[in-house]
Amino acid sequence: MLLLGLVLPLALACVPNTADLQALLTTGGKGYVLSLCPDTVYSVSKSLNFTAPEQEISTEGYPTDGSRATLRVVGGTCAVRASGDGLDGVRLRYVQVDGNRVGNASASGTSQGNIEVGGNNRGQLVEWVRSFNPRGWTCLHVTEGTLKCTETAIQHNDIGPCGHDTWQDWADGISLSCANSTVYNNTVVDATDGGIVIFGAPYSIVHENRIRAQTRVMLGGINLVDVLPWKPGNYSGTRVLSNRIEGGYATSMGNDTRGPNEQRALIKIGIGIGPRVWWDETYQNTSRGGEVANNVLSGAFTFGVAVGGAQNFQITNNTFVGNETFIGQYGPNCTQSDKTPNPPVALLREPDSLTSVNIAKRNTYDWVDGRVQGLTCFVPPAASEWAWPYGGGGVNADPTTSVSPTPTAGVDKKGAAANNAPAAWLLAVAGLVIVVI
Ligand SMILES: *[C@@H]1O[C@H](CO)[C@@H](O)[C@H](O)[C@H]1NC(C)=O
Ligand SMILES: *[C@@H]1O[C@H](CO)[C@@H](O)[C@H](O)[C@H]1NC(C)=O
Ligand SMILES: *[C@@H]1O[C@H](CO)[C@@H](O)[C@H](O)[C@H]1NC(C)=O
Ligand SMILES: *[C@@H]1O[C@H](CO)[C@@H](O)[C@H](O)[C@H]1NC(C)=O
Ligand SMILES: *[C@@H]1O[C@H](CO)[C@@H](O)[C@H](O)[C@H]1NC(C)=O
Ligand SMILES: *[C@@H]1O[C@H](CO)[C@@H](O)[C@H](O)[C@H]1NC(C)=O
Ligand SMILES: *[C@@H]1O[C@H](CO)[C@@H](O)[C@H](O)[C@H]1NC(C)=O
Ligand SMILES: *[C@@H]1O[C@H](CO)[C@@H](O)[C@H](O)[C@H]1NC(C)=O
Ligand SMILES: *[C@@H]1O[C@H](CO)[C@@H](O)[C@H](O)[C@H]1NC(C)=O
Ligand SMILES: CC(=O)N[C@H]1CO[C@H](CO)[C@@H](O)[C@@H]1O
Repeated sequence: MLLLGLVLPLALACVPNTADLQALLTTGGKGYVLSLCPDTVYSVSKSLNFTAPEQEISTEGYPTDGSRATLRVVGGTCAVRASGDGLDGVRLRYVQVDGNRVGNASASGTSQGNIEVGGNNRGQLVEWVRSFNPRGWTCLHVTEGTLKCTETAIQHNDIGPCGHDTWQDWADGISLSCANSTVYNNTVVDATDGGIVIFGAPYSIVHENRIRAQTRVMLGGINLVDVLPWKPGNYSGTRVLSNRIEGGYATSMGNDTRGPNEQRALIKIGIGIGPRVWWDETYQNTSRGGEVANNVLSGAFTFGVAVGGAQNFQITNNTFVGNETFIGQYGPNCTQSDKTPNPPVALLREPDSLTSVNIAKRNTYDWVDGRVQGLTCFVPPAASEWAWPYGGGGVNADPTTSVSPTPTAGVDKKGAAANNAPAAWLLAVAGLVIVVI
């Protein structure tokens, strides 16, 4: 055992960006560690595939900042794939994955995320990874395989931006479809579809993540709206607990309480539960069986929490902190049929589509009973409108609770993405709990 301890560090000498990374993984076999060099960019023209159980791809020395090695997509859409068979326990850690989508606004429709993990495997790990600018539909996809995926851990990652907020150029932050999984302590900034999208993923827990719309419009913060692939809308045992979700804040001064936002950044639906929230009511399916509790929302939303087409959900103790507004106008796609959704409110539910949904008592905001139907059709106010609240460490935010936020989108001269302290802005609104749902 002592000998092994002495030999291992030699085996971990980092590989230069001229090496054939795929060949190293393939010949390395079970447990092989592909150790990338710090401050180095590796061009990926075909997805780099894990090939055996317990393999690891990481940066030498496990840095957590901008010196993490960067895997940059230069062909196809996916940088790293661990969704094939026979890949239990593989690990992607301490690297950056640059989808290199900048300037390519219309890469949507492709089926691959920046990172594809999951599949028919158990116990995979993705941690301390920065994933941004995917060419495909998500920054990180945890697939279900043939519904045999189990126990993936997704933690301490720094995700975004993902996609653009123009029509169907959207991309998710984290797309979770693996059962019994944990999504913990991730930061998602400027995903443009859903920040964290949960596709059923029964018995998974999504907790203590931070999601923020900083410079882009996000359709959803956390989504529990998909009924596939875990039929029928199976969210049994899925728990969404203690996450922080922040819509946009004013970027310059308006009046005493509200100001403009130069990017119109907001989250249309803070937390969406049930398919009607996303699609129209002719889609008669339900999400069933989950729990959504102790989440904290702040900033600009069109709807804070919206529930439509849900059964056996526990929705308790979700709170608003700091300042918040519920803003947006009907867009052209809200009025395509004779029915239109309810206008913006903090809490919206469609009672006749709910069965056994325990929605706990609240104080300042009441649940509004109204039509929940394709709420992404709303459009944000004009950038110049005094509609955004102050907060999040920005202009006119509470100085005693604020820490200046650092954008996560920066890319430094070497091309490696700049790292920063994403947790800082979360502290900005701590302490001012004003609403209990
Ligand atoms: C990884 O697997 C995919 C799917 O089988 C394949 O298209 C791709 O070429 C593989 N990557 C490499 C580097 O061989
Ligand atoms: C955008 O896409 C085109 C065509 O696929 C490609 O040639 C170009 O390199 C891409 N640009 C960037 C910045 O990724
Ligand atoms: C998830 O965990 C439960 C309880 O440990 C187990 O019964 C179930 O088979 C697991 N699900 C999958 C898809 O492995
Ligand atoms: C959560 O992730 C951040 C990086 O985004 C890290 O700085 C922090 O230490 C992590 N917290 C815990 C409890 O691991
Ligand atoms: C939901 O999925 C879990 C895990 O596969 C399974 O045990 C359970 O029976 C499913 N529930 C329904 C209602 O199908
Ligand atoms: C309600 O949620 C807040 C914020 O996550 C948490 O601090 C508090 O402990 C929760 N209360 C209960 C009774 O769980
Ligand atoms: C409305 O939908 C059409 C496609 O049906 C799309 O092209 C257009 O951008 C949408 N408008 C808005 C404001 O989302
Ligand atoms: C600030 O401007 C907004 C938008 O015009 C308005 O709704 C709000 O009442 C104003 N607040 C104050 C304090 O004047
Ligand atoms: C909330 O807005 C007020 C101005 O209306 C501002 O003074 C205060 O600092 C804001 N709160 C936070 C937590 O930023
Ligand atoms: C996945 C699923 O169950 N989809 C159904 C949703 O509801 C519509 C309308 O009833 C059906 O056509 C779909 O099959």
